[in-house]
Amino acid sequence: MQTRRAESVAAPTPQTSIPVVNSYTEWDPLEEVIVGRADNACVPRWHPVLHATMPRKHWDFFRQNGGQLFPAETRAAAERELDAFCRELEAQGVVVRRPEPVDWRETFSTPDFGPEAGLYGAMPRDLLLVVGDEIIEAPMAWRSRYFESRAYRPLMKHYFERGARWTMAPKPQLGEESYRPRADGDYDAQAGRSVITEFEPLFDAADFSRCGRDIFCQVTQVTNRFGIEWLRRHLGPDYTIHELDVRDPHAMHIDASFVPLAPGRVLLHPTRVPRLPAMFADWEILTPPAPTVPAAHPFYFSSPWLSLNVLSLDETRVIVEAAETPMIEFLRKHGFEPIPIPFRNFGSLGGAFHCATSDIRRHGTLQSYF
Ligand code: DAV
Repeated sequence: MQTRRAESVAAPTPQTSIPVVNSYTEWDPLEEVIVGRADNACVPRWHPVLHATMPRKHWDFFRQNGGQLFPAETRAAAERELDAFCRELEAQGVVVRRPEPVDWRETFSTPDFGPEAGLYGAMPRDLLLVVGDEIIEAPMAWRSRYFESRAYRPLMKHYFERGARWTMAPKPQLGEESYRPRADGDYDAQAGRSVITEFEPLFDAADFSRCGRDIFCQVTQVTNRFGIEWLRRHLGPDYTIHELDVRDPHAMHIDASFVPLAPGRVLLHPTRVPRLPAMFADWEILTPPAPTVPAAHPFYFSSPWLSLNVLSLDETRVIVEAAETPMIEFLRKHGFEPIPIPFRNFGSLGGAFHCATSDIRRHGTLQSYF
């Protein structure tokens, strides 16, 4: 069965009493979601941002294959997993929408850089930050992602026509001033050695995690303080953005380190977050088991901790990697209902269920959980 593709933008939205775009947390009951695509996924060209974030053992892969499509078997296997994931979401009652197919190999230049090729439409979480009824397109730090929003244009127009707010953060320039290449390769965003500078606002949406009125984020190799401040001022007094102390020198995206699952319950990477703010004193901290993915499995973009990159359908049901048996047992032991889906081939593109999606509508209202 083919999952819904571009033409599905015309599909009717079920009648609900809440706006078509409505999402304040990572756990309210999920009603509609965008799921990425793996076709045409392109290997990014070598650049200092990759040096700062990508696992060393894959540097040669990027150097040799930059600007070309990912191997056909990688893309096909990821597509098959995405299709099964979409079918499961639909079986669970969630409306699934997909971005457009784009030829990411097409090169482009701007007055500030180029020529450059694209990346993929696989990870809507990286690009689209949904806060309430607003979809914010992030000012991403990778040049290869400069035009990633093209894959989502029909969807953005679709949601706008139905009442959503649609915002693009200030488009960055991404010229030489935005990067600080280090000759010694010693990057560590938390220690002030990020590959990106404070020249202009930069962030990926996946560096933010939503818990109602409180939103948590980290400074990373793709998110700077200027970007965090832009979002803080943009969202205004209804929200408080908290910068977490995350110890991950190659940090890029918070959703394999700090993963709130329900009011008062957060899954936390065992070593990356040495302390949470005092406001978490009443929260249950869930420390997950280590991932079991074999070292030989090519996660080109990430650590093995994609096992934490789960997607909550509500406060109980959690979509989780089918091969991560200890994680499944762990969730069950803590009263969750894990829904196992095989997704490791997709993982080669740098994310799992949280990265591969962007919540469009969760049934809930703006609340404080602290
Ligand atoms: O552990 O490498 C992965 C986040 C996915 N975007 C990690 C973070």
